[in-house]
Amino acid sequence: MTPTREDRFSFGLWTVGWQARDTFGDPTRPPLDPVVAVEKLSELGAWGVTFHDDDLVDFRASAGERDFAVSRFRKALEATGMVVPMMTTNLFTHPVFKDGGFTSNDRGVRRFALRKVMRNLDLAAELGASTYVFWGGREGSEYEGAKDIAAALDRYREAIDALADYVVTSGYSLRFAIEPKPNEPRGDILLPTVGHALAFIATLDHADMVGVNPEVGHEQMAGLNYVHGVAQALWTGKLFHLDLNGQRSIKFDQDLVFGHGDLLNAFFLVDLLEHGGPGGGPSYSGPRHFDYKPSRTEDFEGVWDSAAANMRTYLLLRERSEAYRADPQVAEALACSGVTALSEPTLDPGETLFDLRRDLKSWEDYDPDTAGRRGYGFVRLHQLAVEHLLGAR
Ligand SMILES: [Mn+2]
Repeated sequence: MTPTREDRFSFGLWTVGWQARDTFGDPTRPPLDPVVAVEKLSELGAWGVTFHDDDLVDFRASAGERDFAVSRFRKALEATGMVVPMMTTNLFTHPVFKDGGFTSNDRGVRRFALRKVMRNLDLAAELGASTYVFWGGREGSEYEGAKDIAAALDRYREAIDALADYVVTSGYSLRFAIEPKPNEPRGDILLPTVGHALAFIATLDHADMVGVNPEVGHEQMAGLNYVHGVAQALWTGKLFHLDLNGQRSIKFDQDLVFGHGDLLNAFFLVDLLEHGGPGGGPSYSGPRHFDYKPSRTEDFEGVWDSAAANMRTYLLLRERSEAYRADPQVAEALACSGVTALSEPTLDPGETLFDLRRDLKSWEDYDPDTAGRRGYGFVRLHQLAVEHLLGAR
């Protein structure tokens, strides 16, 4: 269960570097040098690091300070062989963004936000990133009357369209991934779920280069099933990236270690990512990216233990999912439950509803009462998964 580069595990600089400042308390850990983060994550077996512009160097830094920070970060990447698969922008910490970046009611803020993203897109291209994430944590409101939602969505679309155009015109090979979240820090955030984001993306000028970056905790905060959201994103070809972590039910965003929340959902997630759906649906080949926060109670030893725990849990779940898939009793239970039969189209090739009307078996001779007595055996199937997860099989 030792991670290797082939596993493509990546971490945000803001994860291990989180100083554990929360709404009620001061930081419990000192700042972490991004170079140390790269070295340490590499030692633990990670493959990549990701970051917001301000994680590396404050946006108010002079050009010289910025160049210095970027160059020593680059040296650490070269020395360790670590890559930067994804980058993103901080449009939420500075007070200027308190009413949002792309959708602030203040036009000057919106123009400033575009500039802040553009300069980091240049850096992303320079560092060879392939995905650029947009998490609009401040794009939203606390009060319905405070935001014209239609206008805000127009401005959001304007921003993504303009930035996509900038990427294409600049010849960068970057794709965008929108990260949904229902609330926190705003009372209600725009594009709150995977479904909202997919519907928004379909309206964009460069819809082909924009996908989603679903986070475990963000969907679960809304009481939604993360595996279902990811499966729909895969089904639409829009799972460009993802944020793995743990969340325990509908509450504030916990960012626990992957698997430390809903472990069964994590098991089925890994099963889906690694193998695709049971009926042969698409699987995921992108980075296994962790967006967690080492708990506030931890010192640096706990930080590195928790970073390793994310990867180890993923690998354990991958091994468990392989055993589940290989178990003949699981295959038999899947068949009995009709799970695999769902892949068969409901109509025959070329058959129309007019043809269906002539099929007596579909209505006149069909006995819904008999069909209604069928047991699906889903509980037995699920128990097999539980037993594989517990190492009992
Ligand atoms: Mn989160």
